[in-house]
Amino acid sequence: MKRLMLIGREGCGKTTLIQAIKEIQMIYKKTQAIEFYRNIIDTPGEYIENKSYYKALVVTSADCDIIALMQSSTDEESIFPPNFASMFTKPVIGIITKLDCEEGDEVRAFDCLKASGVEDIYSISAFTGLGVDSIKEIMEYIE
Ligand SMILES: Nc1nc2c(ncn2[C@@H]2O[C@H](COP(=O)(O)OP(=O)(O)O)[C@@H](O)[C@H]2O)c(=O)[nH]1
Ligand SMILES: [Mg+2]
Repeated sequence: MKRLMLIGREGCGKTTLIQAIKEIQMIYKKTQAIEFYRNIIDTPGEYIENKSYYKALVVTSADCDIIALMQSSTDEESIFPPNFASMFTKPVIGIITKLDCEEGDEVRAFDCLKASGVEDIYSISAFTGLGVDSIKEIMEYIE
């Protein structure tokens, strides 16, 4: 299985996605530092909120096969600078989270991720399970 690294604002749903992928009970858990699961790397929201951590993200990405930039459908703004994805030398995908939220806006999140430089964008809800299998498939099949 390939290694996936998750990057996104605090509260966008990184840890909950990991729990959904691993089908373990959803318990709220704040990420304090970069956490290594068997094949998923969860990064703290602060790492994308503060430019001085970008280098740490790039260094950490060296151990991964694929990077996911995550944007909640409920977030009104992007936290990613334009073409942020081009910092990485690995394939970068986009994940729109919280598709179950009625107040969310999938198109707005899609546009944010496009502006960050990702091509392939997946929509998920860790709560309903929508799209979670497609993320699992990516982890199995990405070259
Ligand atoms: N409605 C909804 N809420 C979600 C979803 N995924 C995460 N959340 C909620 O969003 C909050 C932050 O999630 P968390 O995974 O801790 O975000 P992280 O900071 O990116 O790791 C928690 O209250 C989660 O229950 C989802 O798919 N749908
Ligand atoms: Mg977290």
